[in-house]
Amino acid sequence: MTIDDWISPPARAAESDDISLDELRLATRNHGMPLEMLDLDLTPPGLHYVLVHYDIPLLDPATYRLSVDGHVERPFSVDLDELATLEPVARRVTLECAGNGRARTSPRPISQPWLDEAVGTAEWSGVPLAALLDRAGVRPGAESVVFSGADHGFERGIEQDFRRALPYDEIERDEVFLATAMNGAPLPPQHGAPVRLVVPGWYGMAHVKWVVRITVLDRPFDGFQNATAYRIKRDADDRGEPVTRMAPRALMHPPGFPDFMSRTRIVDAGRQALTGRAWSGFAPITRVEVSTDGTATWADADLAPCVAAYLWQAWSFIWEATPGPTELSVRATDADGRTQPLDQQWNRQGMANSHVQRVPVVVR
Ligand SMILES: Nc1nc2c(c(=O)[nH]1)N[C@H]1C(S)=C(S)[C@@H](COP(=O)(O)O)O[C@H]1N2
Ligand SMILES: [Mo]
Repeated sequence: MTIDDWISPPARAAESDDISLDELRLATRNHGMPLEMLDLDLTPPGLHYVLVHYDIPLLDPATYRLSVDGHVERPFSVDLDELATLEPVARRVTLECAGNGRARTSPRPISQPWLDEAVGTAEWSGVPLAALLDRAGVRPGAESVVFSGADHGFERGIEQDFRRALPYDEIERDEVFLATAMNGAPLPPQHGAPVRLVVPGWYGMAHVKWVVRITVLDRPFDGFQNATAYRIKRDADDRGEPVTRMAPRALMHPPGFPDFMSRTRIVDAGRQALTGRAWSGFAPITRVEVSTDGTATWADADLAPCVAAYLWQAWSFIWEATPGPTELSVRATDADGRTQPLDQQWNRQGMANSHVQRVPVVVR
């Protein structure tokens, strides 16, 4: 057996509409948030979506160390006790995987086959990144900061630790922090225990879990997760644009009750309150519209104000349901005028696809 027999091939599109065993294997490890949890402001761990490229590493808190090095005056490392002495930060942040919606694109890129539910909102708490970088003394000319996770694997033929960098400009905005707790309890293993990065507004891939090393560079980072993965490309030799912030998206708590296999919703005729959440990684959501006739017509929903940047906002809509089959949809628009397309925006890795949700319903 040679290495080529077991490493995964380059990015590829599905030749059939059927989900493959490879995709099912990923889909049983990585799970979405059941959409009925849109009723909660904060998603309980276990119901928040999970995405892990390789295996979940179990790091021993007693021996854990985080090092800060690279283009700095004073490289150092800290343990969890020292980290806990820094000024605390806490923030509610909505997190969404950049691959959300991928399984609804055609031809379907082979990867984690998300439908609509790769999202969750938690209150993450920990320490500001700036406190650590100040202690290390970043030298002039810093361009990017690399965060290394303790997880390791092969991906498209390249052996690696999961590593992602942020441009130094993003770090300087002072919103980025290291979380040691989720909803007031220590991070669970699948969400990055004992320390993960939180980059409010950005898609999930930026929020590196199991962080063990922070390296300042005086150049852009050319590692796999920045240079090859997480780029919007149309063909193989297109270098593509980097995936960054979350495009606006609204999701609906599917009304009524489901059919077990098809998930079609059964709803009684009459007044129905439709509810859900909407968010954007760029600007507050200013408008949510609902369609109850398969996107033919749209009407404004009531929208809760934005109380914190990058935190989902609740919306509601009263629907007078009349008997028969239909399809419900919802779409969000943010303060910058960005909105959701009705159809897929196809790219090779199925990234940043914020096309509108469609909920098949039978009114009886
Ligand atoms: N170390 C490490 N960090 C990681 C990942 C990973 O595989 N390894 N997955 C990333 C991706 S693609 C997403 S969408 C988010 C998911 O975070 P969650 O599982 O806490 O929801 O973690 C990101 N951080
Ligand atoms: Mo992701």
